[in-house]
Order: sequence, then C-alpha cells, then structure tokens
Amino acid sequence: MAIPPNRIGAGTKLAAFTVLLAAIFGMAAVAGGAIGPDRDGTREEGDAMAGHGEMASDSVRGLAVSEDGLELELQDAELERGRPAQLAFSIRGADGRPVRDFDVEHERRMHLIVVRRDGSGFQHLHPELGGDGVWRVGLTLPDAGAYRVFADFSKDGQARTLAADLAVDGEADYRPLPEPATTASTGDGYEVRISADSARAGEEAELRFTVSRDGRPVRTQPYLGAGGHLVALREGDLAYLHVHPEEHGDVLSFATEFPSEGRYGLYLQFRHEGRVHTAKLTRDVAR
Ligand SMILES: [Cu+2]
Repeated sequence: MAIPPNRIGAGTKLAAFTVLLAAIFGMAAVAGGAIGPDRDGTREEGDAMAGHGEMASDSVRGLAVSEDGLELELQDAELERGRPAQLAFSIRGADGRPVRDFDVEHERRMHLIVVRRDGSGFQHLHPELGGDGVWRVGLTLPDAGAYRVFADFSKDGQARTLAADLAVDGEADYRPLPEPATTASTGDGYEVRISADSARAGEEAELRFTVSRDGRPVRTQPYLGAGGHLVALREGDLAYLHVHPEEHGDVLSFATEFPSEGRYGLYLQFRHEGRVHTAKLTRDVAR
C-alpha cells in the first residue's frame, strides 16, 4: 500500500493558523475521467505536479504516507461496501513501532478525514488509541471507489498530515465537483453562504461563511475548540488544507492560502444545537 514519500517542499507555519497541506500522489486527475481503485500504473507524480507548476513550495507540506520517519499504516486497505467496519491504523516511528505520544490538537489527538477520490463522501472522525498503539474507529462507506484517508495529528509540536488509500469494492461512479456556487445546503436544514471575494493562488485569502436556518442567521457553537473547521481538498490530487477560523460569532472567517490555481472542494463543519453539520462548496482559485 505504500506510496513512496515524495517531498515537494519544506513546511512552514502560516500566521497563527494551522494550515496543513499534503500533496497526494498516485491520484491522476479525477477531472480526466474515472479511475478505478485497482488500476495500476497511474502514479503520475511528475505529470500531476507539472499541472501545478507554480505550486507555492512554502505552503506545501509535501507529504504522503510518510514524512520525517513517521508513517501511516492502515491495517486493512479495503472495506466492504455499505458494511459497518472498523478502520484500524497506526502511526509508526522511524524504529517501526507505533507512536503513542501525540499532542492534543483541537481537543483530540487524532483527526481522521475520509473522502472519496472525487471529493464525495466526506467524513471527519475521531479514532481512539488502544493500548497496543493502534487507532480504531467505526467507519461505513456506502459507495464503491478509491478513498483517501488523512490522519491529521500533531507530535512534538509539529502538525502532520499523512494519507493513505482505501478501496471499496465495486464499480465507482465518480463525479466532478459541482460548479462553484456561493451557497450550499447542509442537507439537514442549514444554509451556508460564502463571501464571493476572489481567491488567488499563493496569496492569503479571507473566506467568510455565514450560516442560516429558515432565513435567520445562526450563531455557531464552538466545535473542537474553534468556531468551525474548514477542510479544502484540491480537485485531482486531493492536496489537503485544514484551517481554523479567526473569530466566532455570526461570521466564520478563515485566512486561507491556496497553494495553486485550480478547483477546490471546501468542507465547512460547524456545531449548532449540539450537533455537527457539514456543508460542501466548490471554489475556483485563480492564478
Ligand atoms: Cu477532528
């Protein structure tokens, strides 16, 4: 399952925000058509990178399944479609043993993002660490296809995102991201609106979201130590950014730096009335 580590830049911390960026390889552009989970020989790192030739190396953490001696190891890289399963994984250190001493970040020591290669089926989970050094979490994937699993954690004060592939058997029905829009529904009664300011590659952009329900503004509740969480995934290679907002209140404002031009899927998560809601929006970033 190992994808060779492929560093494309040194990590830097952007302002006071946690901006994690993992460039994911072995995922030739979804935009170019559906790629089956078991199609081999599609690991076109060079081509994939060429398409993002001016990727700002400073903001790219450039990591895949391993980085600086830490490696994400999924115990099982295949799940049965629609069947509740337990995903088990460990983070192994340079000595090959499971790491156990993680930092608490946003109230949890491990954040796990699971998403299908086309950006559908987003899940944000919080696994539990067992005494054996293995993280476990219940996971059901209703659709077939290739998924990316992002382990988002911090160790010794250093934020990391490692990612691995997970397959669900069957014929995958991949779809492109929806066209960009300024509003999205969470599917459970909330509407999210994004400010229309343009975002440019390599420049800090402020993304502002407002949440409403039945036409009335909603003030979100703190969720995992922040007013909201935003994950951005670049279409095609699923480069990953996780950003936290500047302020609480009626407007959730995220200072985000997109590493390159292109289309991104944005996943905004907020809490209201004790429940977590997710809205998905598409955003184009200009050169
Ligand atoms: Cu989390």
